[in-house]
Amino acid sequence: MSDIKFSIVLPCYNEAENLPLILERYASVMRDDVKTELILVNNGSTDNSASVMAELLKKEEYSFARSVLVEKNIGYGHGIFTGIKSAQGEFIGFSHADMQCPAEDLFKAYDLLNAQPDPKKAMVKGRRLNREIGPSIITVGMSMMASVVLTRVLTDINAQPKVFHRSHVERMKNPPNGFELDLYVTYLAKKANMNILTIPVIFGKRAHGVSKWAFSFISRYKTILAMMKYIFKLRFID
Ligand SMILES: Nc1nc2c(ncn2[C@@H]2O[C@H](COP(=O)(O)OP(=O)(O)O)[C@@H](O)[C@H]2O)c(=O)[nH]1
Ligand SMILES: [Mg+2]
Repeated sequence: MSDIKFSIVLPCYNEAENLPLILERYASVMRDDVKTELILVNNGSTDNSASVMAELLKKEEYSFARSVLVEKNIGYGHGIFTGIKSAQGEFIGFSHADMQCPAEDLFKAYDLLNAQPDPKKAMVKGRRLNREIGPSIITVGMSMMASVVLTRVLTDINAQPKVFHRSHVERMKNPPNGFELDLYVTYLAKKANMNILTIPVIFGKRAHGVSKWAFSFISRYKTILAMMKYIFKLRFID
């Protein structure tokens, strides 16, 4: 076992422009009392992420961070799970890499989890406060559908961050490759009767670039449809 307490996984797909800011922000929230590793998953990026990461990671002040390469992009979930598998920490968290999710939220979630009598029996996730009406209707609709089909109350499934003890990873036998991973991780926690705690979060705007899935009506529709199909599938697989 390593002495790393907390592993933070950030899946990065063509986020070269955001990488300098990500490292700067995460460096500013690192704590002496919680030995942390930041795992940047280069999720098959086709921009210059690889060289930007390599340059940034040479810097002494970013020695808490390292990168993991996924050669070919298969999806968001696959990227996160690749990072999770390489994580050394006793606790594992993941979030997004476009700076929509503040770096300090990871530690707020970590602290809340560690304040529990048995952190293995809990998971902490974000609960978004500032949603626009359109996306918020989709989120509520999706959560209601998931809750009914999977017979467990699930809310704001795609809010980041998510933080759990590494023992939770053993439950993840069939992790999905796409955006469904957020639902999967949360559902498995519910199924194992873990306590799902939330911290309020504010999702800001992307620092640079555009959404990697909600950029057009068609791609938005496809992602949502895949999610709906997966909700039914999940009922039978895990
Ligand atoms: N769409 C997509 N996003 C990915 C993938 N791998 C990592 N990501 C990251 O997932 C995060 C969320 O994606 P984003 O496009 O911002 O989604 P949105 O915030 O829901 O519009 C970003 O940090 C992406 O870089 C992938 O394969 N596909
Ligand atoms: Mg985003």
